[in-house]
Amino acid sequence: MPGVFRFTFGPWNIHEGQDPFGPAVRDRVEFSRKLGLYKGLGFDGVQFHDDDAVPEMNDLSPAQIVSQAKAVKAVLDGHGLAAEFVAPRLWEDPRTIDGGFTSNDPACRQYARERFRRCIDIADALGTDLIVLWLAREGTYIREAKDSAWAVDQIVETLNEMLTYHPRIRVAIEPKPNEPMDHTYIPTTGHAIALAQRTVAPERIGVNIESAHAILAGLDPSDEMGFALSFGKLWSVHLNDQNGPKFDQDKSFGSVDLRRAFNQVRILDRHGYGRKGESVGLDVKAMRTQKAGAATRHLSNSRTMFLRLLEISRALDEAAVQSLIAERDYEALDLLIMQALTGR
Ligand code: 3MF
Ligand code: MG
Repeated sequence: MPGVFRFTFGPWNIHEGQDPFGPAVRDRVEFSRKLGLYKGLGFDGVQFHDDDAVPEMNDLSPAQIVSQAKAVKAVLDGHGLAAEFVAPRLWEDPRTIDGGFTSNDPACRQYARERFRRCIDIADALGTDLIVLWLAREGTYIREAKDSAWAVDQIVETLNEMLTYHPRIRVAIEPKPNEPMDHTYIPTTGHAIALAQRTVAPERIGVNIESAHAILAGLDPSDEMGFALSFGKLWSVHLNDQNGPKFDQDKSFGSVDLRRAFNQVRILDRHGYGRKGESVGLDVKAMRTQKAGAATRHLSNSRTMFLRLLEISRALDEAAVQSLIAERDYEALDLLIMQALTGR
């Protein structure tokens, strides 16, 4: 069964262009105005950080948080948009400087778990059962700072607490090997899926695979996706592109390596991705050079490339592909793919 593709992105993907070496270069676009841009760009769903939905949530009571999130849900409904997931933003607060769940300070660990619970409440109010967990600072700058076995136990315990807190919530871990940390504890899809097996509800832990994060780990994103698909655990994707192992670039999908992008689209399509309600998320950044008016093109361009590569994959002569595979003539298969990608 072929895939069914609905596209989503998060409000952080419309960005003012600041980087570690320079300030914003574009005006801030208000969240409410961003919501008005989704449909026109070809997107049907919104990915949230908890505080995208409820700003300043640390200053609010649990009841106030839920009531603000419900108001956001009404606005989404008005735009015909759905919330795909909510992710706890655990990397900005002073209490998460040394990580959240794996901080060496018990008070900080408690803050992180509390924040996670509020994030789950927000997801509930926005009408989604999916939490994405990017374990941003759960790692170290120097190996001696934390015990890595203990750290993994802390993450398992936290997940258990959250799975018990809400009986239906599903958590898609977004693995990333580095940045902002030197090394993180759940760097790849395999780590995330292994971790799931140690929790009280393994069937409610899956993954969100980001192309760039797999590339940073020296892995092929489509094979990472295949691994997760084989386990029934690919619940979201963050498609983008990345020019080699350096800082996380979040380039437009397909803009560095079309063939690598093609293989991601192909594995998703061949395994019916989207038929259980999964979305195609694009975690892409506009180049800092872009003027304000053109700073959403990276989103529509990424979607356009996804759909173009889908068309190419579906138009391949599958009988020819299968016979080349049977003959083990991979040189001919290589050429067939390159010709398809170059319009021949
Ligand atoms: C970091 C990321 C993040 C996550 C997002 C949702 C800002 O490399 O990819 O994007 O995707 O926080 O968990
Ligand atoms: Mg991401």
